[in-house]
Amino acid sequence: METLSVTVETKQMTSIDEALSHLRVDGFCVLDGVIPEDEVDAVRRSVEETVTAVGRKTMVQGAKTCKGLIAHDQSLAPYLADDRMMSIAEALLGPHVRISMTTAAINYPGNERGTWHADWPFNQTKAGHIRMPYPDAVMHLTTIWMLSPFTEESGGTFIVPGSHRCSTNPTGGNGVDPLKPYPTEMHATGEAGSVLVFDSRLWHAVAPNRSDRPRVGVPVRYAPWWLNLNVLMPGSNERTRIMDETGLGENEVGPIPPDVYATLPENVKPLLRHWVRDQ
Ligand SMILES: O=C(O)CCC(=O)C(=O)O
Repeated sequence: METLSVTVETKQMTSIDEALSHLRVDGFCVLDGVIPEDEVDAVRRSVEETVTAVGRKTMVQGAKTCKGLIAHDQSLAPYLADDRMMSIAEALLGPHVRISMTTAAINYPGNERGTWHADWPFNQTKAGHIRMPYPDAVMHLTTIWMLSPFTEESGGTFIVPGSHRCSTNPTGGNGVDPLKPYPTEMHATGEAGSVLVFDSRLWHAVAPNRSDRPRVGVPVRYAPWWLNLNVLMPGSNERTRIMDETGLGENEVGPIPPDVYATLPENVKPLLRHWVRDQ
């Protein structure tokens, strides 16, 4: 039987079981070589062009994003149902996993440090969040697809290992200054083509890019079938109601038009089918 392998930060090859153990204990792992070396540059160029054309600035100075990336740019689509990625997602979230968000994240040289947060639905500043103290369960996975090398210099995402087991995070006023370095923080690093996988509860932050090239990443989130994603969909009743009732903002993920969906690889379609709407 073929042995599936991943790389943790020490670059040692390890099995899916070891990756899962790393995810459970530390809250993250890095899968190497998910996008082949000779294909990753083309994906990076395409995503950079898309962000230049339709991207927006973020709250972090020097960073730009494109939310709902897959509707604008399908260059990453062939890799999203990678065997190792899906084995990990299904082991942690069960069958019928769905992708909740695809977002380009480019940090240009000189960008500032971002704030500590856990991702949706644990970010307490967003309208549709699970109120803290939240239960100790894996409910959403965040992945960041490294389209350029993630190093300490280029601003590999800051993470706090083990923080996913905490029932709170700095977005909820838990006493941790969201802007200050945390004593046990580290950079998630990897070659272009690697994927950082983490429990969405893990505290993380944008790191300064001190290199002379853009650091190009694509956060892709994987959700269990039962997690209600409608609050992310512009125009949905739930989004309107929850945002009106809380007065808070929320991530927005635009629909995938049917003609774009038709071009996606067959093994990726089930991950994105729930997001197809006429615009
Ligand atoms: O770009 C990064 O390194 C981190 C992005 C991030 O914090 C996020 O998408 O929630």
